[in-house]
Amino acid sequence: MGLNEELFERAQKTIPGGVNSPVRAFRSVGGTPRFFKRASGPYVWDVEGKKYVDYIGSWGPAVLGHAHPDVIRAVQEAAVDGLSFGAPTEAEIVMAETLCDMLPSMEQVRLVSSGTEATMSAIRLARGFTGRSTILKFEGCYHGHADSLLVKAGSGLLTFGNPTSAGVPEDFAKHTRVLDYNNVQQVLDLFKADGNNIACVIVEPVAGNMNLIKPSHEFLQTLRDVCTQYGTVLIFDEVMTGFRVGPRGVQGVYGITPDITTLGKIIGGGMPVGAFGGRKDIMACIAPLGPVYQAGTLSGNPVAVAAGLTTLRLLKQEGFYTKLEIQTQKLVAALNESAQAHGEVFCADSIGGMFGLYFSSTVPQSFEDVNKSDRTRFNAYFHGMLQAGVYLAPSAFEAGFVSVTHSDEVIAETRRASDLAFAGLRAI
Ligand code: HOZ
Repeated sequence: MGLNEELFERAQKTIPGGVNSPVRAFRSVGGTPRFFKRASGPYVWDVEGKKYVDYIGSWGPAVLGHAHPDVIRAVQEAAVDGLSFGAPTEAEIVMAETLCDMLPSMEQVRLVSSGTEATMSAIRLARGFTGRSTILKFEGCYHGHADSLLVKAGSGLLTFGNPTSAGVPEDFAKHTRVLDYNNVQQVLDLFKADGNNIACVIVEPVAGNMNLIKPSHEFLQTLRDVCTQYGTVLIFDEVMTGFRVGPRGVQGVYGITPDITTLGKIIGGGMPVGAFGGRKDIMACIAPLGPVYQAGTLSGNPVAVAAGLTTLRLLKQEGFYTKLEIQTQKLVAALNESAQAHGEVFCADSIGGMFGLYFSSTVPQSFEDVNKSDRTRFNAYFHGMLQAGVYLAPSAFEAGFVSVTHSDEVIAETRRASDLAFAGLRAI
């Protein structure tokens, strides 16, 4: 038995499923999760000393590559001055100023400790601001694990949602409507029927939790238009996409302005941070200014803020996003070529530093499309890549992440691994 297996067996005795976040358990792809010991640049090493090219990047934060020396130094220096005060610091003002400067839609922002906290708080804020209860989300979009978000569509377009997790009371779920991603007509129909009762629309403006799914411009524009018309708060959940698909997130790429944006991942540089912010009149409803309560002992944590600020400073450097985008496109081209060389039904796509790979002939537009892709082949490919030293997300429903340290050599290494993995699929 290898050390990964040993640790997995040991972990399961004291940690449910052996992991602290379900997808890490490899349930979807089968096999034993790798336990990591260290990471540097584009690579991670497991406890058995095996090195992998990493395309998860901690699910997004590692856009500079793992363990960037400047970020590590910032964390060390901040830690020496104290790990947490539970009181205001100047650095958190600098962080707020930086975020508001980088995202023009953000007039004010509050820091929290995770993306889940950010989306949960943003929804409470939207409900407090509008005095309405109903929220709209889209199937396959994941916004963290707050109760009202663990809901998927019921039997019909306008029916109430059903919880997709045990422990979520139907009373909570009934306030959540779920429509298909990229389906403009469904949005128009719902707002026509019930627009005056909808507090907010929350959307991953590029979805990254059902593999990578891009929106049509019309879809995002429709959301903006109906929200403006009905006084509904438009929340862009850019926890994953913020500062990853471009310097101004998806809102910058598509030129559509949300009322509230939620952030996380990159703004913490690998440390636990989240944020929600946007229009000043809406943010004025948050305590202590307004009646919507939200608080947190570790909110604005000085070590996490130091890591985030250093990360944001580095990615503002000239040419950063061009390089990130080009390397990601080169990866996608390499994977597509590899699949073609092996006669595989496969396609890959990207935006900024995020990519998706699909065992289907065309790039999916919705959760339903992703669901139709060949998961058996994905799972076999995943294991082939793992064997050949490439660590992809262990699920066909996750996006992939590239860093600026994924050089041409690293992509060539990935191509060689992919050729081996596709060759291994022939027998299936
Ligand atoms: N929910 C994350 C993927 N979309 C996984 C987080 C983790 O396991 O770290």
